[in-house]
Parts: sequence; C-alpha cells; structure tokens
Amino acid sequence: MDKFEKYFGLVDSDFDSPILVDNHDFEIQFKHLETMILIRFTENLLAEKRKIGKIGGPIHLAAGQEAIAVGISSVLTKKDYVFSAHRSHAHLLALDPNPYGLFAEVLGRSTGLSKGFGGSMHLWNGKSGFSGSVPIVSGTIPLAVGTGLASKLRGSESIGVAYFGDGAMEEGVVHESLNLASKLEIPILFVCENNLFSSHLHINERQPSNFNARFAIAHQIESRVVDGNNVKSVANNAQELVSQIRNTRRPAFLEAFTYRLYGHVDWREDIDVGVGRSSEDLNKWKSRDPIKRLKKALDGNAEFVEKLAQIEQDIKIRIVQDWEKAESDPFPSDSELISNVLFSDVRDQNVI
Ligand SMILES: Cc1ncc(C[n+]2csc(CCOP(=O)(O)OP(=O)(O)O)c2C)c(N)n1
Ligand SMILES: [Mg+2]
Repeated sequence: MDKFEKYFGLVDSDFDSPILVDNHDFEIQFKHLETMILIRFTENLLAEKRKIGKIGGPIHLAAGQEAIAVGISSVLTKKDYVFSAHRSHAHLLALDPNPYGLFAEVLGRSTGLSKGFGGSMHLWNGKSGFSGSVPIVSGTIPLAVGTGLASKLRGSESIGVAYFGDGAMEEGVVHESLNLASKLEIPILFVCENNLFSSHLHINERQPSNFNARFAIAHQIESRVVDGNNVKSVANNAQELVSQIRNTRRPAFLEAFTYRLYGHVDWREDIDVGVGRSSEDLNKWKSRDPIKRLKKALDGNAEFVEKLAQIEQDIKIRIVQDWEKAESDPFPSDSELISNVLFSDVRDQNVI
C-alpha cells in the first residue's frame, strides 16, 4: 500500500470521490471525456503495436494520467509554449487530438511530427503550441522558462508551460528554473505530474515528503495541489492559475497527483510490480481511473449513453485509419537524413 495518507490538503479517499457535473457543465465535461478517450485509445493501440514489434523504440504511456493534460490544455491557446518529456503523448494530443503525426513518428516515417527522426520521445507540433519533448528528465523545463521570458520581453500574452514528473523535481535545474522564474517574474505554468514514481522507485523511498509544491512555496511561487484524476478540478484550478499568470506575468505551480496504469515503459502493466508498486495499489488506482470517474459523473444525463457509444466507435475507426495511413507512408529518404541532422535548411536560409 502507499505508505502515506495525505497529499497536502488531499486525503487518499478524495481520489474515490465523485466528480460533480451539472447540466450546464455537461457539454464541457463531455468534450473533456472525448479527448481523454481519444488519448487512451491511441495509447492502447501504441501499446499493442509495441508489443508485437511494429514500433521499434521504447514508448512511455500516460494512461491513467489523461485528466491533467486535458484539463490544462483546455485553458491554453495555440500561442502558448508547451514543453514535455519522455511521457508526452497525452500533452501533445490534448492540444491537437490528431494521432496521425504521432503514429507516423513512432513508425519512423517522413510524415511524422519530427520527420521520422525522433520517435516517441522527441515530439514537436508547433501549430498547436506543443514546443517539444525530450527524454532528458527536466531538460525542457528551462526552455519553457525561456519562452515565458521571451514572451514577456516581447510584450506578448503567451506563457510557457512545463510538464514534468515527480522524478524530474529531483534535478537541480528545476530549482534553478523556479528561482529564475520567480525572481525575474516570468509568465510560466509549472505542472508537476506526481504519479508517485520515478521509473520503478516510489517517492517514499526518495523524498522526506510526497508533496512537491513545497519547492514552489520555497521560491515564493503561487501553487495549487489537485486531484489529477479529476479533470474538472484540474481545469478549474488551471484556469485560475493561467489567468493569474497572464494578468500578473508571474509564474505559478500546479501539482497534480495521479497514477500511471501501464508500467514505466512499454506495454506491461506489471513491469514494476514487486519492485516498488504492489498489485493492490495498482488495482486501487484502476478504480480511480479519470475516464471511469468522469463517465460515472455524466451518466445521469439523458443523452449520455448513446452519445458516448457513437463517439467511442468513431474514435476507434479514426485511430485505426490514421495508423494504417501512417504505416503506408515512406521512410525518410537519404537526402533527408543529411538535411535534417547535419544542418538545417531553416538555419541556413534565415538565421546565420
Ligand atoms: C537526466 C536523466 N536522468 C535519468 C534518466 C532516466 N529516466 C528516464 S524516465 C525517469 C523517471 C522520471 O520520473 P518522473 O519525472 O516522475 O516521470 P514519470 O516517468 O513518472 O512520468 C528516469 C530516471 C533520464 N532520462 N534523464
Ligand atoms: Mg513520476
């Protein structure tokens, strides 16, 4: 069992509590549900394809954590600069729910989001605001701070957004980033997705406290701690923090507690059972699945069941079509190998 009961202001049983949705809220929450389902089905398909060897490189799945990406993205604009790390599919798809470019990328095709050179852990989708993911844990956090600073210097409304895990919090550069953002008053939202694990190691084995927003408090940054499996709570808190960031041009920090349903990497859910997480905990968190919880909340609405069945079917069909299309795309040509790695067309034309 998790060895602690308190998640700074939240208690363990809060994660089992119902999500309250009334009729005027129904459309918004249904939209959230739709995006979460698209992300879940996309990742389930990736898991299956990785298992049978169709995908060559490792994939880090965020199933179980979708409510955070969907809640946060619902309050961002395409002009914001969003960065992530190794577990970034949900962040990418919540901004642009279109898996084709991701599929082409993990298949190494030239039509992929990074032209087939990056795979699952090097994604970019500039038109949606997704400004990059890299697998160096915490590596993109200072970049997000930089985009926030640049926005402020340009007098633009845009903000930086950095998604990172509880493990990333243990890298020195995160603390330097928090300090700089606070001292220079940089418009950035730090989003700590606390799924309690860094690879196979539980946070209790690594930290004196399971609560990471304490570091924001130390840097005098406004912070919130939320139930990351409740999309409505994530979206409402993100809305308040993001408006505050846009108005004051100061940073904010949101810590969302959650749990991943797959193992650290690839498709096996039990890869870390027996190392750090017990099947008992896994089952407990499965019952707190953010999709299940939101379905339950929406179930009272008269149109819900029919609407849901239709949407789930449409998404399934679309995803399979996107995968097949990506699979039939070409690999990069030899000339692309040179132009994208050894020098950049853009750099040669415009910058240097
Ligand atoms: C600088 C660096 N150190 C170590 C690793 C190996 N590594 C990959 S993922 C990971 C765990 C990260 O945990 P967390 O930030 O909580 O993200 P989660 O996997 O839980 O989403 C580690 C240690 C790495 N990729 N980069
Ligand atoms: Mg983690």
